[in-house]
Amino acid sequence: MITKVPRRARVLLPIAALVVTGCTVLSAILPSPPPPTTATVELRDLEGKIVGNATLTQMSDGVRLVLDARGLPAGGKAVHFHDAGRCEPPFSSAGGHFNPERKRHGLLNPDGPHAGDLANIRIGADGAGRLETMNYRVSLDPGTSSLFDTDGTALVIHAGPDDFSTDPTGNSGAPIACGVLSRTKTNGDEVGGPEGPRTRP
Ligand SMILES: [Cu+2]
Repeated sequence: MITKVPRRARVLLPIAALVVTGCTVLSAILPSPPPPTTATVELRDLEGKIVGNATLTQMSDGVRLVLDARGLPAGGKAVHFHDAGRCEPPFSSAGGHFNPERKRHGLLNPDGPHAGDLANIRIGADGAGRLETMNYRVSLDPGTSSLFDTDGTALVIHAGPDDFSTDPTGNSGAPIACGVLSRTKTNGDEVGGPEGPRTRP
């Protein structure tokens, strides 16, 4: 038995086939958008024990940071990007806050903030805590606000919370954990730390 194909289908089916083929060809020709730049950080305490991991992702308007900490004393703790990617206990090797625009410290400071200023992380009674935040003043890509400047950048957690106004440290106490930012490729492999020049005023 021969099935009769309606006239409308005889017209529409070839058009649909053409559209599908066209889309397949186009997606093969057009380049897919590049994956976002990402970075990872492994934070260690003063004894060298791993106490946290962070992931940074370059967004269109800034850098997204997700920090998971564990094995730390309970309470609010300041978190900052520090100037140098060096974490030798007691972590003064990391220098001051990342501050290419030479501003004063504090997210609430009228003369601030430092580019490296971040929100506090809250550590629970179990010693763990998570900070998810955006920083609109830094970049993972090349430029004056790049965290991947010649000497790299460290992510530092302090003993106490940042008051967001006292220059230059936010009254946050000594560093208790530190980790160097490492650039990641799309497959997750680390491809090294500091690179590229930073132009400073
Ligand atoms: Cu700090």
